[in-house]
Amino acid sequence: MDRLSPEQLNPSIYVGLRLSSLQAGAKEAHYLHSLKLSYQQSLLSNDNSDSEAKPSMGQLALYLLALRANCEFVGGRKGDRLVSQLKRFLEDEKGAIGHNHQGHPHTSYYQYSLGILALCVHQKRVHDSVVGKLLYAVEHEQHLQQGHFPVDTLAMAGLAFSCLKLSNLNPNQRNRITVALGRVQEKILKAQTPEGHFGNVYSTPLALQLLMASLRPTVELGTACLKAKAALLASLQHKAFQNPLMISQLLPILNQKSYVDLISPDCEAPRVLLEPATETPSQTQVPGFIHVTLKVSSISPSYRHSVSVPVSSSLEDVLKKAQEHSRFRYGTQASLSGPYLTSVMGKKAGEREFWQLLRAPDTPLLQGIADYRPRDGEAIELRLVGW
Ligand code: B12
Repeated sequence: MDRLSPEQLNPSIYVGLRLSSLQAGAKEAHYLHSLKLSYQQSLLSNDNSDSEAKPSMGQLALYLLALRANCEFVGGRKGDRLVSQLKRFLEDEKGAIGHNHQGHPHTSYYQYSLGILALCVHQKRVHDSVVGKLLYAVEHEQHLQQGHFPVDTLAMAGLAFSCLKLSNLNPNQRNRITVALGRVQEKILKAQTPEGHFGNVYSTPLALQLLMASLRPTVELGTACLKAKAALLASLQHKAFQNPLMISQLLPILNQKSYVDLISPDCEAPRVLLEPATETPSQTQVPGFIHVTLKVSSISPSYRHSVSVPVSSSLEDVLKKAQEHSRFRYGTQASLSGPYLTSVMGKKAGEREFWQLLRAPDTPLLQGIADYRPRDGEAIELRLVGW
């Protein structure tokens, strides 16, 4: 079988499916088998030449969550090596954050939380000092606020804390964990928009996972969650959920589950067989072309060009067209969310920088280049910013 790309071989999809009310029959087992082959091969090989292809800390964590979603505990020599690798990743990140918390993890607090969560659901203890860095970040929130997606990150940190609390793996930090959980919950509730989303539509599934895993449900919490679910259902009707990674974070919620349930997953629970996707008649293709202006001001000389593409083209189609017909250049990297824009006009985003996608003048897009479909007359800006 051809090696599947990260988008195709995505542990988050397996986790989402196993925590949903749906099952994909024999395909599911085949998918897990392919995940195992691919992840174990690249993680356990000593070959460093292809280090670009090695899964990141967060991807290793998601892989361990996928194993647990199949009711497996990591074990044996190979399993122990994976656990040690994840622990080492976390130790390195702890070092990058530093004694006085002045630094940042090389990846993000989101991936740091995923790492702690994955070890926790496998009942593997991490050192108090590793958990302590995440507690500090939540207690002194500016560390998470600097990031662009505080709700997603807070929710993932909260899911890790919920697991630690339930499993009592770090008893010395029990009180601090309880207080931090309360704080996470409060911040997420405060981030609810008038329509009902926590943060934005795409952070709402993780936020709901965390709130539903809450150990002390209150009336206020219940009302907020109901409103958020209604907002999510409305977004579903507007086809906001097309990206498989986003769907994978949403599926558990639709089945009243969260990643914390991976502490003791129910692999016998009945699930309905997923029907193979029938060819949906391609969205009645409206004939014609739209014009989209592409702007880049973060480089000199700045770039501005109008591109004509077929109706319902993606932003990626616009970038391709601009590359074919003007001096525009761009580069991408595959990720679990799809193609991530890494460079524009030869300029690569540096450490803690990224190429932000905006609808001019100043509205950040909520989707990536492969999913976002610009409208006629829109201007899209690519802007190099820090995060
Ligand atoms: C951290 C993060 C970032 C960081 C990533 C840098 C880093 N070193 O970590 C920064 C701030 C740079 C970022 C940027 C963007 N992000 Co972001 N990001 C996240 C977050 C919180 C965690 C991602 C992660 O680590 N996953 C776990 C690891 C194991 O998976 P991974 O695939 O290996 O992770 C990589 C990719 O996720 C990639 N990445 C991050 N964001 C995005 C967004 C898209 C669309 C793609 C294709 C890739 C990508 O960076 C990760 C690290 O290398 C998620 C939250 C979530 N709910 O998933 C949002 C999230 C994925 N991002 C989102 C968005 C919209 C963006 C932007 C498009 C925003 C914009 N207007 O520019 C840009 C990407 C633009 C581009 N250049 O292509 C949305 C995607 C929604 C959707 N419909 O798919 C999410 C869900 C946040 C949200 N609630 O809106 N992001």
